Amino acid sequence: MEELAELRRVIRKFSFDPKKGYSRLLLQLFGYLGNGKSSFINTCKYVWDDGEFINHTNAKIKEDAGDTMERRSYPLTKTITLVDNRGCNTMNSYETGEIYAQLANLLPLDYRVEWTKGYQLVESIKEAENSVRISDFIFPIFVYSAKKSIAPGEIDLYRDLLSKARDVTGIFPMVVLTHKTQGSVAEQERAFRNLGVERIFAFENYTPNDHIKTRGRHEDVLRFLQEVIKDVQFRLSEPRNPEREMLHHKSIVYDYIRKREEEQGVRRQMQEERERQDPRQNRVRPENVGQRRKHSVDVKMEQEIRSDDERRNLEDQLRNIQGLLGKGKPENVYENETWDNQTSGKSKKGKKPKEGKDCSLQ
Ligand SMILES: Nc1nc2c(ncn2[C@@H]2O[C@H](COP(=O)(O)OP(=O)(O)OP(=O)(O)O)[C@@H](O)[C@H]2O)c(=O)[nH]1
Ligand SMILES: [Mg+2]
Repeated sequence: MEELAELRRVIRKFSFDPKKGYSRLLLQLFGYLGNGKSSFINTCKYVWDDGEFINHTNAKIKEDAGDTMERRSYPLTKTITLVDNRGCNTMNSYETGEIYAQLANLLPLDYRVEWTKGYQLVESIKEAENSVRISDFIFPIFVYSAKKSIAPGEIDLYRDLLSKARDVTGIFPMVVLTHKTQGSVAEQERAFRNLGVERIFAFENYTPNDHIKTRGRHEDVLRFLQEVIKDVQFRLSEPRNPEREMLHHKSIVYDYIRKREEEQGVRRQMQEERERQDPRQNRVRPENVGQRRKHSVDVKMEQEIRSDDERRNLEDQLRNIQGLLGKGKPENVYENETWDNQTSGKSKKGKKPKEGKDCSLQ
């Protein structure tokens, strides 16, 4: 117990030297939907406050559900604040753009986060300029459920995400694995170490359904906080300039948005060019999923009609040959099919050929 008390003392005592330009440590939690970000904050608050379990973050009670739509802050000590960022679903460039802006602390705290397109994110960042605090020391923490296995195809995605998170915060993220007792922690640790992560912590979160205090879980949280503090202190041993850092991070996020929009522009141009070269594509806009499905049905129909026409030609040719040779029914022309069907001009499926049918795409 003394050990835990000592950890508490270190965490409570931690504050910034005002000369360094920082006043608050923001632990920025980010990751996919339902991986346990909100529950981890509840866990930290429960351990730190040492009272009743409270679902501060409104973490979903139903297993595997999550739905935080806001970027919310939860003060822990007078210096340390936990930030529950909106979880992302697909990690497409619009979601990641927003995630990077959140991580770089360019968007206001305690506001709803919308995934925006185009240059709207730049507008939101500009609007937030007066409300964000340059004196915040940002510390990124990637939250991942140990229940999930990392597919080989996802490795590059995580590598990109973690290195971008480092670029926009100046710190390589630590990893918090949740659902410690339900997954293969060793496997996940190995995967994240291979991606360059130095510090990985595994937790079984306290949840509304399971919050009987255990010494192990309490200790895990306090040790994690102590490690974060050590890391921050290590970084503070070098001269830093919070204002310059913020500008640098902002320029990286702007750069990301610009590149993303340029790529979107190139894609749009290529699509327009394809449509010019093949006018049929004008009728099938790929962004219209319903039409695209119709397009593939139309193509299939066109192929079927074509093969029916070819079959009919072949049948005509065979009939001509038979007529010339003066023979009766040719053998094995089409397996499992009657000569009557063939001579009556029916297709293999017994359907009449679709004569005069408009094959063009709608
Ligand atoms: N058993 C167990 N359940 C957990 C753990 N962490 C989270 N959960 C459950 O997983 C579900 C999702 O957790 P949340 O904390 O809401 O996930 P989130 O990352 O905040 O999700 P979003 O807000 O959608 O991004 C909830 O039902 C939690 O109770 C854990 O370590 N162990
Ligand atoms: Mg949440």
